[in-house]
Amino acid sequence: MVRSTITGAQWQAEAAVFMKRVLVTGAAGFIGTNFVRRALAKKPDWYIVAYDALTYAGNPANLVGLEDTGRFEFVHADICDPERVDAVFASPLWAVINFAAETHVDRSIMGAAEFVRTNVLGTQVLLERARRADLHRFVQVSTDEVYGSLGLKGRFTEESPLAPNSPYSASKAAADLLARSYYVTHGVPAVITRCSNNYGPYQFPEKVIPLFITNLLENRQVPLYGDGLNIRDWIHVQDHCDALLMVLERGVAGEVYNIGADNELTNRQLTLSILSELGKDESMIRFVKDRPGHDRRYAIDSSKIRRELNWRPRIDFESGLRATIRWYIEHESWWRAIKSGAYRHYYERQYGVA
Ligand code: NAD
Ligand code: TDX
Repeated sequence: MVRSTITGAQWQAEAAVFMKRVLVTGAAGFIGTNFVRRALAKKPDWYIVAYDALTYAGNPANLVGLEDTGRFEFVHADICDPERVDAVFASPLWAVINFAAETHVDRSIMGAAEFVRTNVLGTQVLLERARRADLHRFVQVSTDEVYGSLGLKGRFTEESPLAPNSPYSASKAAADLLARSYYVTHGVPAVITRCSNNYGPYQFPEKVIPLFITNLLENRQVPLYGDGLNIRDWIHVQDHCDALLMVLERGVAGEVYNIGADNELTNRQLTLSILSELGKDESMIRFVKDRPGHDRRYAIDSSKIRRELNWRPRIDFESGLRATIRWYIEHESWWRAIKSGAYRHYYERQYGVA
């Protein structure tokens, strides 16, 4: 009888050599977490290097247990740090997808420096290193907010001019232009995606949907900005992630793809849906001062990605919202830990680092 001397860990290490190694930055945030989980489930030949600085928005609890797949590792580092970025490129990467960013518009109004540092400089550090790599694709995950604000008519297409109105969207637009320039000048196979507002599990409860759900679960009022008639175009995060998987595999380098699910709602309509799902009435709404520079309406024309990559959104808003509310009800300890700041301690226990 021949006894195998190869351990499970050695086998995993050997198998990893033949896999497509994908760098996912910002992997511990909302969309990054959903993307990593979706990629591990749908792409058995991908090996994920999850890279995240764990800012206030990055939650390592989101990724716990994924090492057990043997196709996942976590790197705690900043995309602005060229040496740490260099270190992950030391083993060949097949693709990069950049989610890492400061993402909350209200925070960018209070202070823009960190937005410029991560969103602009961080993206440039990644692109610069990507010049010396033999990548299949570099996906820059951007937002419809780079197009600015719409009136009552029309939708954003890939040809719409960039007209960002907040420091957040201005920093994302700058990153898009850097990605474009590294494609044209240096041949980095960059693709830019611009998606509308996402909702779903693992979203940080400062964004409107999880903030309103968790406030109502705590029996607290929800702060609706201005007249509540600003319009956002909502897409479930899983549909966004499936579009990103397609763009990463089959998107054409140098192109921009808008992603959206044709689901415009005023914030007031959205709030009434959440109230009704949770059995609450309008007395729980508190109208508050408007956000400065508040974009009035977003609406995305995603016909290009539908036509060229055959992508379609699958989740209708009503069932997606209901499932999302259920997720927050079932994961109370997840959001309570964030709202109380306790997940930092969890991280220390889990990884032994402050
Ligand atoms: P998020 O705030 O939930 O997560 C951002 C992640 O990036 C966090 O884990 C954070 O720790 C990490 N990060 C921040 N600075 C970093 C740095 N310097 N180095 C390494 N990691 C860093 O954001 P999200 O909602 O998941 O958004 C992800 C991406 O998608 C962003 O680029 C955002 O602009 C874009 N986007 C978001 C939406 C949306 O509705 N949420 C819509 C369109 C596009
Ligand atoms: O308390 C609130 N009350 C309120 O009325 C909050 C937090 C928001 N709002 C309004 C402002 C917006 O019109 O709800 C709408 C959505 O607000 P956010 O959740 O802050 O999202 P938004 O500003 O639209 O930006 C989001 O979508 C695009 C993400 O935060 C970005 O990262 C993404 O690029």
